[in-house]
Parts: sequence; C-alpha cells; structure tokens
Amino acid sequence: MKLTALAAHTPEAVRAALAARGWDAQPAWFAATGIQSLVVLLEDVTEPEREALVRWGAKAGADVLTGAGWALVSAAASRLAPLARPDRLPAGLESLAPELGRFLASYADPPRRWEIAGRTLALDHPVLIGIVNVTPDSFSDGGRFTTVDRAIEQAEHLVADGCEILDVGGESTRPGAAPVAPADEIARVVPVVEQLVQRGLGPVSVDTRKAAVARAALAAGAAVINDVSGLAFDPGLARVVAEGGAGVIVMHMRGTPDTMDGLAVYRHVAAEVAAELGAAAARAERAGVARERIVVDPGFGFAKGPEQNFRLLDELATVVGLGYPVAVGPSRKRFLGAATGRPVEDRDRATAVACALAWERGARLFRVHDAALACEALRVAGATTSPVPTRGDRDREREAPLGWNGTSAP
Ligand code: PMM
Repeated sequence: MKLTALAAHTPEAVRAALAARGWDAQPAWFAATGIQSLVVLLEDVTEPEREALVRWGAKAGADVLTGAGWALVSAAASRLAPLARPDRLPAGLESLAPELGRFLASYADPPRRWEIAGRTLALDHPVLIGIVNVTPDSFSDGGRFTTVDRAIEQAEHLVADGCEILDVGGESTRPGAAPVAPADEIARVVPVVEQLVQRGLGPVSVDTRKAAVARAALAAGAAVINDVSGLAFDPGLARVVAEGGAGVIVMHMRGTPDTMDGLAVYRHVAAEVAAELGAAAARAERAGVARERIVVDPGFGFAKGPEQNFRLLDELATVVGLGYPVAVGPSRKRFLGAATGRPVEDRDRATAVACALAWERGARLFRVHDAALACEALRVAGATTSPVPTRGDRDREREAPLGWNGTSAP
C-alpha cells in the first residue's frame, strides 16, 4: 500500500484526487466539500442540549468537547449537515438548525457577487479598493491629496494599478483627530466623487459615518458607503444606504476613534469581532439594506492591539463564516510596523503579504493605499487557491441533484 498525505486546508486536493480517478466535476466537488472538517463553537447551550449533542456526537462519530453552557463540535461538513435539517434533526437540538443551516449554506456556496448602486461586482477574484483620502490629517497620507485635482490624479494611478473601486474619505479616523462637521466633510468629498463619476473612474465608495454625508455622496454618484463605525455612529445611515440602493461596508470597531484603544479587551478576538459584526450587519438588514448589498470588514487597527490584529488575520475564517463577503484594510497599519519594524511609509510590502494571507482565509476585497504591490501579491494568491469550481463546472451543476447540505450549488 502507498500513502500520500493530501492537503486538507481547502477541498481542492481531495477534489483533484477524485477527478484524477475518473469522478465527474460535480460529485467530486460535493464529496470534497462534504468531507472537509469543520469546527463550530456553540454557546448559550442548555444542559439538555448539551446531553443531546454528546449523544449525537457519539453516534455520528463527531468530536464534542463541552463545558457549562458551551460545546465545541468538530466533524465533516456532511456529518454536521443533518443538524441543520429540521426533518433529520435529533430531538432536543431544534434551536441549532437555523444558525447552522445559514453557516453551512454559505460554506458550501459562498457569496460570489456584491450588489452596489447601479451594478454588480463579481467576487470570484481579489477586488482592490483604492484609498483616496481627502483629509488634511489621515495617518499615512494625510494632506497629500487635499485638492480635487490631486485626488483625481491619485485615483487614476490606483485604477491603472488594478483598483476596481475607489474609496473617498473626508474624515480622519486617527485617534485624536479633530471632528469634522458634516457640511465640511461634504465640501471635501462631493466634488471629488462628482469628478470621479464624470470621468468614469470607480465605482466610488465614500468612507463616512454620517447619514448627511452619505446622502450627499450617493446623490453625487457614489455607489457604496463605507462606515468604520459599523452603523453605530449615526442611526440614520443604514436607512440612507437602503433608500439609495447602495452597497455598504460595515466595519467593526468599538467606541469612537478617541475611545477605541481602551476598549481593545477580548477573551477571543475573532469570535467577539464576528459576533459584533453579525449584529451590525443585522442592523443594516433591519433598516432595509438587502443582504446582497452588505460587505463586512473586521476593522484592523480599530479597537485592536497588534497581537489581536494578527489573531484576527489568522482566524479571518470566523468572520467569513458570517456569510457576507469580507473586506479587509490592513494597509500600512501599525500592527504591520510592529512585525516588520518598518515606518508607515514603508509598509506596502507588508500590506501586500497581509492581503494575500487574508485572501487565502476567505477575504475578497482589499482596501489599500498602494495597489501595485497588493495586486501582484493577490494575483499569486488568487492563482494558488481556487476554492470554488470553475464557471463550466457550475453550469453543469445547475441540473444536478441535491448535495450533502441540501443545496444544488456547491
Ligand atoms: N481603515 C481606515 C479607514 N477606513 N475602512 C474600512 N472598510 N476598513 C479599514 O480597515 C479602514 C477603513 C484607516 O486607514 P486610513 O486613515 O489610512 O484610511
């Protein structure tokens, strides 16, 4: 007998091994995703639920580690799937089905598109968001692009280097930055948005926490609102996004830029950031923003210290597990300086590496100051991991029978 250790970090090696042995593309992909091992942490578990889980685990051959009020379950995706099916669910575990079903559906069929105002962006490849800061005091390029002409010049540069979206920001989120009145922020941002739209540069995103600024930006032709407060700063913002039919990036932070550093206290940073982001995205949906318009962002550097940022980058799959497309913005941030010893103006290589690692863990959008290096890194990362079947495979699967999780599109 001959033994080969297969790579298990994605379903690809198993799919390829089966395809090489004559399996058709669709059953090979179903089998490969189905035998992939998943681990879920369950909290607020009652004593009867805990007992039911342990009994199920013993029967299903799943590993179940438990303590008071919690359980950690590790099993192949296809073994977990019955727990999400009301018709197959063991008695006593009814409250698990909705959440687990949502997670398994997005694991098997991750979001492949983002609906923004006026168009749909494909997320089957890394999407670069170029930063156009028009603030006089942003931490890494503050003051360099304050005039409209210079902002446009920078935007053209970013597009030439591979950016598909331009993110215009008129308020610095650096701790201690002076607050900007909505009228001043509008005066900074709107002329730049208008020029970008007129020149066909974009789609344009606007980095703002304020409903009034968002409304003016959307009227000027912006297609996305990027809110670093996760819809917590201005309760009216989500409705403006909903009414404008815009896309939204809901970023995680705690408190405000002035208070966030003192709030960087976590027992398990990835789990807590994901839970808080999930609540923020649910706020957006309650305000009428369609799920397909929402992207979530873990907010590197916002209410997180260097060690926490690295944990979050490594455990990004927890945020991906929410089922929304994930954007990341590690660009030139302090935690990259902590690892490399490089000053802010010399962190684009580190940024490119962080982007590639984030792609591998499931991020699809990357907010960067310098697009050239990130684009190159992401080309390599994108070519290395092909976590979803090719379009040809997907077309064949349309007529396919149900897969291990009850869906027909893996
Ligand atoms: N970081 C900054 C500003 N806006 N938006 C998103 N979605 N994600 C981020 O990580 C993020 C952001 C701070 O950086 P900058 O001042 O250089 O723009």
